[in-house]
Amino acid sequence: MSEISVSELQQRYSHQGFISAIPVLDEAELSQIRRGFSDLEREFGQQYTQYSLHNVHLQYPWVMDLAKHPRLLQPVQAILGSDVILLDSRFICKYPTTQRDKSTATQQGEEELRSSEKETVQPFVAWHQDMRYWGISGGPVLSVWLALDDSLADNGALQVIPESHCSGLLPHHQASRPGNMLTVNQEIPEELVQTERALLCPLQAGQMSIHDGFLIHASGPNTSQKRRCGFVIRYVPTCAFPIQDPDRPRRFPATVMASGTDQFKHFCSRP
Ligand SMILES: O=C(O)CCC(=O)C(=O)O
Repeated sequence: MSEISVSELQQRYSHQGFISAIPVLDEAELSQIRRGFSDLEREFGQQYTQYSLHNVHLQYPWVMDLAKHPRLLQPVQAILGSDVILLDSRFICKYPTTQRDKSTATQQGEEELRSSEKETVQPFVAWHQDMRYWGISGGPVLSVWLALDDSLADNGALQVIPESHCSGLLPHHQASRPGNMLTVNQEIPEELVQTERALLCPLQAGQMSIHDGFLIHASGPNTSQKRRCGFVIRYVPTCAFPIQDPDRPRRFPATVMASGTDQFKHFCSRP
C-alpha cells in the first residue's frame, strides 16, 4: 500500500472494515524483532510460541516498544483518536506442519509421512468477529495484525469479508472441525458467512493490516514449508468499557496506555 492520507484511510476503514498492507517496520527493525522472537522460540519451544505468548508486552520491553511503534500507532490513532488503550496482545504463529527434507526421504518414509500428514491436525482460525471475544461497548475495538514473516495464501494469511463489520454481532457456535486456534473454539456458522466474498490480506514481513472488531475474518492452515508469524494487538479508545456479563466475566489484566490520556478510567491501564 502506498502512503494514503488520513481522511482516505478513515473513509476506507469505515467503508470496508479493514485496511491491509500498511508498511510499519524497516529492514533493520524487522531483523531485530525476528531475533527477539527467535530467542522466545529457543526459550519456550514452538508448541508454546504458536499461541501462548499472550500479553508478553508486559515482560519484554522490545514487545512493548513494538506495540507502541509510532508507524503502527499512526493509523490506529487516525481511527480511534489520540487517547488509545492497548487492550491485549498475542503472537500467533502457524508453523509448517510437514517439515522435511525430500532429498533424503526413502520411498517407505514418504508413504509413512503421507499417511501421517493426513492425520495431522492443521491449525487454522475459524470465521469469527473479535467483538464476540472481547465484550466491549462504548467504543470500537481495532485489531492490528503485524507480519513478522511474509503472510500469504499458502501459509495461512488472514482472510476477511469486506464490509461485514456493518452486520452487527452474529451468532457464534462451538466449532466442529479440529484445529481452530481460537481459545474458546467458536465460529460463525458457515451459512451466515458470505465466503464467496472472502478477500485474502497478503502481507510482506514488516507490514500490518488493521480490522474492525465486527469484521468477519478467518485464516486457513499453513500448507507451505514457511512459518507464518504475526503479532496481533487490540486497541480501544479510552471511552470504551467492558460489558458486564455474569455468564462470561472478562478480565483485562494487561491494559496499557498506548497514547494520550485517560479521562474515563474504565480499565486499570498502566502508563
Ligand atoms: O492470525 C490469524 O490467523 C488470525 C488472527 C485473528 O483472528 C485476529 O487477528 O483477530
